[in-house]
Amino acid sequence: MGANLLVLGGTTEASALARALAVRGVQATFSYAGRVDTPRAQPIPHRVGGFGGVDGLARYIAEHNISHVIDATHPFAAQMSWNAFHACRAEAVPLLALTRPPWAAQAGDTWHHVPDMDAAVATLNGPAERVMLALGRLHMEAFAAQTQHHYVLRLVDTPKTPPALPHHTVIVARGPFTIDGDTALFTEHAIDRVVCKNAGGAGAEAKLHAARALGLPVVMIDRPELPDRETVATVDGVFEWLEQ
Ligand code: 3Y8
Ligand code: NAP
Repeated sequence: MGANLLVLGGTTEASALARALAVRGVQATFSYAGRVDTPRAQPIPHRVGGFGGVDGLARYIAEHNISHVIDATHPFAAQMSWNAFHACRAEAVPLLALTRPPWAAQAGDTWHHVPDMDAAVATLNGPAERVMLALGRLHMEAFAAQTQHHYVLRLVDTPKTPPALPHHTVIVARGPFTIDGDTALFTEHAIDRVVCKNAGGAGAEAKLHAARALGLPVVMIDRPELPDRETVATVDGVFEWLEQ
């Protein structure tokens, strides 16, 4: 195959792909943005940090003789996905997205879909509640517009500076999470409402089962627009595509 893959990672699926590539001895490099202090170790060579926009990624592809790019980033990592789309077109290198289908509400769910983070903040304009923000670190400051709530924040790393939210509790934990763990967390913190992204996948899904079990409403942030690229939902799908 003579392949030399660049895997844009940071998700459960990306890590599963890295394990399969290592087992098969396919030459590949795993790429992290460098968002968290200690990202999960990978069984293939990895790099950390931005490429420097579309041009930086195009240059990386050319200089490292990348034969294929697999965009296995999170559905909300839209900037990375758009950059990969344009850089691969510029370098005429095949691009495949490895992602997971969005979650869909089931019987017993009380979801309120919102299009983006700002709409999620706006929808919290009611009386004071105890709100679980399962959004990570990058967007929690936006909720300072609704200071009446007590926010429970789940973060991968301890924040360097305390969040600018007058009433909050920080939980430092990285997924994948469990249904029992999230049910206990929501009970212990007397959560009234959960705010999350429609990430899809299994690594972040536990909170939906916990919310359903406890009858909690969920503010579900829908996915941003992503480029129209070839997409698979399984690691096997990646190898079928590579064999083409
Ligand atoms: C740096 C690399 C693996 C990947 C595991 C998945 C599952 C656990 C659930 C909640 C939701 C959230 C957040 C989350 C999950 C997996 C996956 C996933 C959500 C790591 C990781 C990196 C990141 C970046 C981080 C963001 C944040 C988002 C926390 C590794 C652990 C909320 C997304 O502090 C920060 O700056 C965190 C930033 C981007 C979203 C945000 O906007 O703040 N992920 N998460 C990647 C890099 O540097 O390139 O250490 O493993 C990966 C995982 N996080 O291999 O096992 O596949 O989604 N990650 C969301 O889904 O809403 C937590 O708390 O319930
Ligand atoms: P983003 O907003 O789409 O990307 C912002 C910039 O970060 C990109 O333009 C790129 O910088 C750099 N970048 C992003 N992902 C990268 C990667 N895998 N390798 C190298 N550089 C990367 O991305 P994000 O939402 O902050 O996500 C960052 C990382 O966390 C991704 O790996 C993603 O898979 C993971 N993650 C994100 C979420 C989420 O909720 N957003 C959830 C779980 C995991 P340059 O332009 O300089 O190249």
